Amino acid sequence: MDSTNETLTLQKKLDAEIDSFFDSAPPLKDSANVWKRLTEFVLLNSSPPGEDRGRRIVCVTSGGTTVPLEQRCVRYIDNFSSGHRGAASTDCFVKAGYAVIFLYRSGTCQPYCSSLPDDALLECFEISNESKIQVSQPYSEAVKRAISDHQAAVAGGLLLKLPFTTIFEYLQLLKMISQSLKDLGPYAVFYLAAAVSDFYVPWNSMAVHKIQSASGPLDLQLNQVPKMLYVLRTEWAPLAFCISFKLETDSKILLEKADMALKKYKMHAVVANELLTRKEEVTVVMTDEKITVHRDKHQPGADVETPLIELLIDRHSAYILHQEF
Ligand code: 9Z3
Repeated sequence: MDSTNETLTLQKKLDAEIDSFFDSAPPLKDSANVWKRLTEFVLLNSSPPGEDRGRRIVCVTSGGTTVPLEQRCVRYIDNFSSGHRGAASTDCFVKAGYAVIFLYRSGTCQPYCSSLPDDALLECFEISNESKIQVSQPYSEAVKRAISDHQAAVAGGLLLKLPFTTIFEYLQLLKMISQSLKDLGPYAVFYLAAAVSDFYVPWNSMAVHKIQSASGPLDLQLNQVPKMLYVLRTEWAPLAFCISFKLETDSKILLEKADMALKKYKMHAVVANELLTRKEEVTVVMTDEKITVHRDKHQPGADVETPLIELLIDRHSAYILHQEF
């Protein structure tokens, strides 16, 4: 078989796997309402009549996907991610003038909350002598800033938040988002920071009820999740600027794996990070350059997302120019 035929055969196999994934997935709850919110958000950020261009829109994915083991799910396999990267990156994109579709795992970190403690409700508030709820003094500035920045982003139509839990919900929502952004061409960005399961149990071969331990050891057969990054890049959003992430625990293979992902999935950039140092530094791997960005250790509260998003926005601007001329 020559290489063109081989590519076609692989493409057909991938298409069949993807069809089977979506056909067997449980239908997305409330999908008509999600589609309505998405199209309204995109319209709001599109160019008003007479003006040249609307806002750039970025889909930021954040948090890990679950793989249910039972349809009435008691147990599931999870992917590690606190959602900090996605939430902090959302703050930076909005600050830079992008509208953000924040596709996040329920219960993970939220935009504008990075300077608040984990149990913000209990830590940041107290009951006054007059039995009123008030913000405790040490958190007053941080809470005020978080609420006002969040309100400004939502009221200004710059932030749309869509939650997911399972791999089925995540991929159905990602596909829907890419469809809603198709008219934006190179003005759309995908920033895929979510930690996505590589394996799953197809819905139609999944136990309906809680798996019983009395039946002895559990034998699990997991299917491979089809490589949606490739389809997103080549079919769902062929003109969008696509950034994926590569997470490894072994620094020796990290850059090589990121390079492979860049080529295999035709990404515009792959952000390589190591589990233990992911909050200190990341390396952005692109076709002709690799750039490492660091958190500024001398600046209290500084994060690695600020220089990372600055660099990516610069490369996105260059990409738009290149597409237009
Ligand atoms: C990442 O690598 C993210 O940077 C982290 C962020 C999940 C490490 P936190 O949410 O951590 O701030 O706690 N995301 C992508 C991980 C992933 O699943 N990548 C796949 C891979 O490495 C490709 S899609 O194969």
